Amino acid sequence: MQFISIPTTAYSDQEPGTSGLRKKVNVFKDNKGYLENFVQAIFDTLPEREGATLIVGGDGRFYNAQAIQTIIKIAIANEFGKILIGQNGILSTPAASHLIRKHKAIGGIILSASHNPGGPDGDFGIKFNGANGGPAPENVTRKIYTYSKNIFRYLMADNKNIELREIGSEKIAKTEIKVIDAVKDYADLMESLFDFEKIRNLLSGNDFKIVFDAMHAVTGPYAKEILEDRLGAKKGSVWNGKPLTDFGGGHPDPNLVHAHELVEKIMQDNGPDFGAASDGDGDRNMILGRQCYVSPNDSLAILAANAELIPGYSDGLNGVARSMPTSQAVDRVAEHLNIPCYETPTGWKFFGNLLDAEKITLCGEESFGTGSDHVREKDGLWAVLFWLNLIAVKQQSVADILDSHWQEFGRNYYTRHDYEGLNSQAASKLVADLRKRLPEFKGKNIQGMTIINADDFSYTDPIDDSVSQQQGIRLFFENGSRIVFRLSGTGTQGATLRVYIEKYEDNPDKLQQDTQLALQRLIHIAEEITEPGERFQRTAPDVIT
Ligand code: VG1
Ligand code: CO
Repeated sequence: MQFISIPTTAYSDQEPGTSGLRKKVNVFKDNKGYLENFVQAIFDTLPEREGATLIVGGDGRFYNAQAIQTIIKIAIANEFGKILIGQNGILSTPAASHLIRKHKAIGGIILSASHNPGGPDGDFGIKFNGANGGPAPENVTRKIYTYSKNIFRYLMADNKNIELREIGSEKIAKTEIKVIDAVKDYADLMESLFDFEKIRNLLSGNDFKIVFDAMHAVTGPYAKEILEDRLGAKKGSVWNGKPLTDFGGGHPDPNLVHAHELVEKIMQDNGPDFGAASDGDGDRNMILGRQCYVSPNDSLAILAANAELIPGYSDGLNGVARSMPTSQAVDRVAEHLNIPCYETPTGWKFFGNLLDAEKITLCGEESFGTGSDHVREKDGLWAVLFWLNLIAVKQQSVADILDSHWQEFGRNYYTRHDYEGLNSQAASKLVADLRKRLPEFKGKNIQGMTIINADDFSYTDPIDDSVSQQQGIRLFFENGSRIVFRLSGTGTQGATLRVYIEKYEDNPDKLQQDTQLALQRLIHIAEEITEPGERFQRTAPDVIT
């Protein structure tokens, strides 16, 4: 076995975004040393890597298998003590987070571009999670990026490719390489949190039908093992359960637009009682009931309000957190429970410190992400099981749970409008212009509504005092109504503008309106401010959720 130090030329664009480094597959595949540089940059920021344990896995998208072999070779040459790899190179993001924690690893490398499309023309991504199991915080990703701009060599072992199809282990130089069952540990963890017996009673009877759409992404094997094998849901309840390198040509993003087959099914008169979907790497979730859609914002609030009914959370919650653009529905629950509610920038990495310090137990984002202190990532199947456990305890339909929540707490009408593939310069200019106009916005009346405050969200981490600025332009109206503007940090082509719109309603007779209608005036105000026609030649958003 030989270790070789290979001279390389640095790239200047390896800056991780909201969730890791994401680029078109070709950028990784066709640029010499592109993947290698980034992996070595990660390792060089880990001085204690010799002898340490590393977790490696990905969502199975195109280039996953090839990239993993490269990463293993670099890891061997960097003298890790142990590398644990999911069978076939596959691990869902929450399962990887769990393994890092369980095996006290120094960290893990997760290969995924999450909800972005895959295949030879799609996206690829790589993310580093630290010893707590969570996405590396900004100070770490900044270090990796800085290092990557000056890297001049990477280390590589010249071993043969590792057989990833079979579970087993081998030792190469100083490193033990283990291919492990990707599903079992995670399924056991779920079983330790939820009342599987109650859920089994619900699912194995004839009265309650569920459908879970794995979207040909990573959750298929997890969902089959947990929902069908352990919990007795009928075979075939898991749709699109075979992970494919191109996700069957679809967009593995569980929302009303991309999971439309599931949505059509659930909206039928005799549709399933419960429907759910997850994304490319298994950390997102969409929850549906018969003829009913649960906004992720409401889902977070409902989970928080009912957590004590779930075995894993029966002692109550230390606190909750949401990303800034996420609706304030959970804030009302926190107030009612008399627990703290934190507001963080977009991206799961900002929840890590709060979870580690036991300030919060549950957290979530409007982007179909919910999770808890059981791992340090959002967790799609966890949210599904939480809902099923709730339904099994409450013996209520999804729609009834939602309605009674609104009756008690009021409803935060909420929508997100995305304009995708915009000219990057024009998008940055819009944000710069809005920032400049902040003083002018304060007190301004637009279409009959007064902006009572306006700012650019800045966050100081309460644990380590690190500051993250310019995290989104916020316009506040009366009674908690808000419009938030920010640019996406996960795309690979042009810019995506996200416009988040929210309005609170507590009149019991006005809780069942159509969301877009209820928010119409605010939507028009947002359009007047962003001028999508003039600035981007767009007449409507590309995706509305
Ligand atoms: C989006 C979401 C954000 C989420 C991130 C990663 O980021 O808005 O809430 O944490 O994706 O999700 P952005 O910067 O594009 O708005 V995933 O499922 O890619 O790990
Ligand atoms: Co994801």
